Amino acid sequence: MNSFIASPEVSEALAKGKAVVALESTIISHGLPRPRNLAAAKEFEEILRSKGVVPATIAILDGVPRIGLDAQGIERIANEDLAKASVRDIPILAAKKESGATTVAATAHLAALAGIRVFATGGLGGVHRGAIDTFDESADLSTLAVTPITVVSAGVKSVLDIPATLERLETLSVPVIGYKTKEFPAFWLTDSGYTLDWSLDSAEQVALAMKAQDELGHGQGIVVANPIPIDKQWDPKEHDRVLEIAFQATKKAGVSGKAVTPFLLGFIVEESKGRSLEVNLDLARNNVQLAADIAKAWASLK
Ligand code: PSU
Ligand code: MN
Repeated sequence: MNSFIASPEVSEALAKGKAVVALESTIISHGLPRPRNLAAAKEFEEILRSKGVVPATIAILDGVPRIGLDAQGIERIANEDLAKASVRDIPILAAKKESGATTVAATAHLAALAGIRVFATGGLGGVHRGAIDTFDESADLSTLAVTPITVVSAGVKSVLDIPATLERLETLSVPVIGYKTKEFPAFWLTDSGYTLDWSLDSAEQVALAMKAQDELGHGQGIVVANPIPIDKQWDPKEHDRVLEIAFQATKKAGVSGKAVTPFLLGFIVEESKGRSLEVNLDLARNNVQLAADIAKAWASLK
């Protein structure tokens, strides 16, 4: 049996050098509430198809990493209570023939194994606040240090320690490119207040950076930071108010480790009465669109 299975559509697209974009399943299983998560999973794929790009939503189903899901697979990641699977969980799920929703780290790793070079997500994981005591830093960062894939994300969530995350990406030699801006975004907010060294202004330029990275790098990925347009961002005052309460609730609930991100996201959606969810969906759509353009630029470069 194959160690992973790419869908016929994805296999054919990769064999022909067509544009393919990977999509993660943790955002669907653990990052968005039902039933909007199913609609979002379908919509992200639809956006890609409408731009002539083949979507490859990635998850582990019954122990097998799947690169590209059929309609039933998409329903499963939206409606089943799946394990949140990072890279280190993949072999265990395989041995137990269990299912898991892949994080940015696991999705990036499996996508790269399959030969996919561009990946769209909402927000990258990073260094958690208080990491100096807890050591809680997402494997998204260490995975990108050794995985040749370009991840389009709206920066990292403001629930994380953003400057520490940027420092770690520097240490890991992962390029962070602002798309048409040097202001690093904070997921729901257009600007985190932290400035990047570099920006690029077109998908074609990003593809050129990918090619140069292949020739000159040591196999790292690239982060493309794509801010949500300012007219669509969450009101910063309301954002600050909700986050403050969310941190208190996390502490009170005694949540730690990999449960923190899903807990915070769920709490924030509730407390913001759904506003954070709309912004989350908007920024993810925005990232999927840019990833499509980058994948097409990459395909025509090759
Ligand atoms: N950002 C979101 N929604 C999510 C996540 C990030 O807007 O659901 C998920 C991603 O799958 C990311 C993971 O890889 O959270 C990071 O979790 P942790 O901090 O436990 O590594
Ligand atoms: Mn963690």
